[in-house]
Amino acid sequence: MNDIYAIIFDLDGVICTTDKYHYLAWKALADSLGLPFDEKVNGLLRGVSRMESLEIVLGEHSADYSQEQKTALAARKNEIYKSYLSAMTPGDLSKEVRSTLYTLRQRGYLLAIGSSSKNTRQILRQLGLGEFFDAVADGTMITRSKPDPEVFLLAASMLGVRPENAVVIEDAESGVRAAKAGRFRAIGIRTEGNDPNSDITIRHLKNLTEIL
Ligand code: B16
Ligand code: MG
Repeated sequence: MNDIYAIIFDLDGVICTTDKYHYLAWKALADSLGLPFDEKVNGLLRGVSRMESLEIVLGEHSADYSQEQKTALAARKNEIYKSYLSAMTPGDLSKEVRSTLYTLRQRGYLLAIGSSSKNTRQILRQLGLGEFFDAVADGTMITRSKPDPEVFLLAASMLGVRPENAVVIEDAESGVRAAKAGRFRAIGIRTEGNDPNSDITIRHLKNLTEIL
């Protein structure tokens, strides 16, 4: 990939394992409402914005709640999620992720984050990555979440590179679709199966150093 100058990383599920906290927070909310929630439903929420995730969790019960109630439910989920985040420290950044990021930086790539999360800045600060990336595009800066390419296009424009010269690293189907819609190369990180939409599938983040 010698025409690639920039790497745009998804956050949740790629740089950090906050996906497990999303799961616990949605599960607590769903349980309190008497709604079913399992890993399969959780999988549909990866990369999807908070309000869109709530709609998926409510499912056929969505019409039972007013917009005001939905806003309150999403805020309640976020409070539970943030209570997990508050315990996160730089020690929660895995050695593999840290060394992969530093190796890629040493090789001269521009590095950015493209995340749907409105908690991105807090998460990066707590992991000790507050100042690390050359650009951070997140859920507070966009109007359309993945699979729309807006967040990745914003990250690329903040870096000053064209989508054709950047690669997106994603764990979610919605994120891979967003990358392809924006004309980026997409690398999917999957533990099981292959994502047919991504250009390359890798098992671990460290495998990036064998490709880039
Ligand atoms: P928040 P990513 C996404 O982050 C998560 O995968 C998704 O589960 C979550 O609903 C979304 O952020 C919004 O997060 O509630 O913190 O704003 O994978 O795009 O980094
Ligand atoms: Mg993700």
